[in-house]
Amino acid sequence: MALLPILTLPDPRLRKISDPVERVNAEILTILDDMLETMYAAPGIGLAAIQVAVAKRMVVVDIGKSEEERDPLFLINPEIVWASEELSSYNEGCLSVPDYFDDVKRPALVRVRHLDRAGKTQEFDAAGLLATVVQHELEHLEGGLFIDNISRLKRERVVKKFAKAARFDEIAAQRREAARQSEEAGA
Ligand code: K1U
Ligand code: ZN
Repeated sequence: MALLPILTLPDPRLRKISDPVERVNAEILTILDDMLETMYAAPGIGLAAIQVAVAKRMVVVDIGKSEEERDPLFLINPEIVWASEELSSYNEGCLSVPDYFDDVKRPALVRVRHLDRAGKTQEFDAAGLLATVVQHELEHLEGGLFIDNISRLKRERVVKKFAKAARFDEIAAQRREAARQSEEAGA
């Protein structure tokens, strides 16, 4: 198994719409296993494949509170086939928008249809935190982020902050590379 790098804002790949999985084969199962390991290590309670730069409709979720209570869900080609009119609010976070949390209202109950690891169609009902996380992850598969559901003012502030941080990182990387090259030339 492998730990995969998680894309963060403003990486444009996060805005891609993911493609359906055509066949559940060994390659798909390996990606799912790597996603799960990456999610546990982050740590997180959900992860969509696009967050690790794989534009396929795959999600892993585990809302267990401890290692002993681990109960991972592997959702391939997931879809919400029913959602309640009743909404519930949760203070969401996202591994692709580190250290930012905000309240988002979503349907309180959802019914999810998906393929399992054996390629078989399954359905389950989700409520509470599980319903929130599943909907958050399915939004990723459409190129969405939870910050799309907050006010424009707040979203623009968050996007600006991450764009600035990315520019600083880029400049720092350029300086490191220039220093490495001049050291190499002097050696
Ligand atoms: O999609 C992601 O980036 C994962 C995200 C899932 C999520 C959390 C909360 C509400 C909606 C969706 C996270 O896991 S953020 C990290 C987090 O919430 C958490 C991490 C460790 C323990 C408990 C929660
Ligand atoms: Zn997320």
